[in-house]
Amino acid sequence: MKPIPVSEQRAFVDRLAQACGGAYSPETRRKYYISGPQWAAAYEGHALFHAPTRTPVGFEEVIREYGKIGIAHWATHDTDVIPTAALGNDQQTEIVDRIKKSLAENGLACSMVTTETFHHAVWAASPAAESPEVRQYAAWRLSNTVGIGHELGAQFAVYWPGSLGYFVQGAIEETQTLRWYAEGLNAACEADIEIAKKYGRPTLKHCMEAKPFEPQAEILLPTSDAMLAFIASGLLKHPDMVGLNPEYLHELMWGGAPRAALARALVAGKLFHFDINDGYRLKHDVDIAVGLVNPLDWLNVLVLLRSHNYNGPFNLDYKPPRTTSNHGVFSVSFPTAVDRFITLWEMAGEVIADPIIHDATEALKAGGGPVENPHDVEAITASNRELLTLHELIAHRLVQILIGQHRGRTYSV
Ligand code: GLT
Ligand code: MN
Ligand code: MN
Repeated sequence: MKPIPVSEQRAFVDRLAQACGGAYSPETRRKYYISGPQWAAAYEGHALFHAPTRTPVGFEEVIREYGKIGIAHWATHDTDVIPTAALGNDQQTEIVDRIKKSLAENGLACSMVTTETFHHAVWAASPAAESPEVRQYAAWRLSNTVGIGHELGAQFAVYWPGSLGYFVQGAIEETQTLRWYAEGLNAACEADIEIAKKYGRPTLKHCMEAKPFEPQAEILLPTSDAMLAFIASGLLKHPDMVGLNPEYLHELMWGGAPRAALARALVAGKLFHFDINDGYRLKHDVDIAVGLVNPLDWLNVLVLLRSHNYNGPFNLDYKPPRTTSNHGVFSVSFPTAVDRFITLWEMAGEVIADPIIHDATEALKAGGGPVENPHDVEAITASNRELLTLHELIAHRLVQILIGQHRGRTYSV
């Protein structure tokens, strides 16, 4: 192939993206409770070892582009859009008004707000630091975000206590730090009750998000399960207002099974919000777009959520790769992520309706029938021995559905 001049590269990439087919219309995409975070689209490709590869984009552009794609919801950290020094003053009001206008003009709603409690130097010792001034400031920041959320019409507030931990041992006392952290959440819930009354709106759903490692070496609340225990610990004044925002990759990172983590949240009635992405076990937070690494596991995750009527947001918390251009973020990265999600969601519907999986599952539950002596371990084992082969058959069928063989797609040898 001849070199492709820079002036023709966008058109070339767009042509191949078009040729992929399988894209849903913006109208179809809008029917799903899919949210696009400000920080995901605005990520410039930077990290500790990485210089930025993309130029900055503001919320007007992100909201406009999400609108064109058909991403109907938008989420943000306070400082993604408001400079830290402007928080709580007139500039905040002015920016929030501009956001409202931008959302309305592009047909989006704000679904979720979150407070940045990890980047600024004030959080060096976490939002639950020893210094009462830091903790008071943290409580104010969380409450201020709740106010922004109500102003923008959000339903969810997310808390990622990524800096609640340590690098060196012995300097913090964990039980004390957890108590102080709970005080911050309590302040946010109390503020919410007051502000919601003023607005005549329901209170927000407060969602804790775990990540097992990074940015601290040791994290006090590293998993969704740790957070469930924290919510039930008695430290929270309003545990009913607080649930989880699990992130697919964050459960995978510690070696857990995301589907099992989601199941534990479901049975606790705490699956409020879900960050969708992909990545690898036991590596850092690579935040790859949904379905690019573990499509089979993703299909299974969505079968679980569909069959339990999960109706919260699917938040596209991933990072477009550094190799993707500013143009590519909105022309390839986001639309393809949304479309893979919708396809996997539809496939999950096929799994639920599949007669083979249905019959196999029902047969396993029916078993081989009662045995003469209910304490005869050999007879119990033998009674459904042949049926247990169905486990493997179900797994095979799921792969067939994933690759389209159940619809007649064949391969020659
Ligand atoms: C940060 C984290 C994400 C969280 C964000 C919410 S911040 O990028 O890695 O997974 O969802 O604060
Ligand atoms: Mn996340
Ligand atoms: Mn992540």
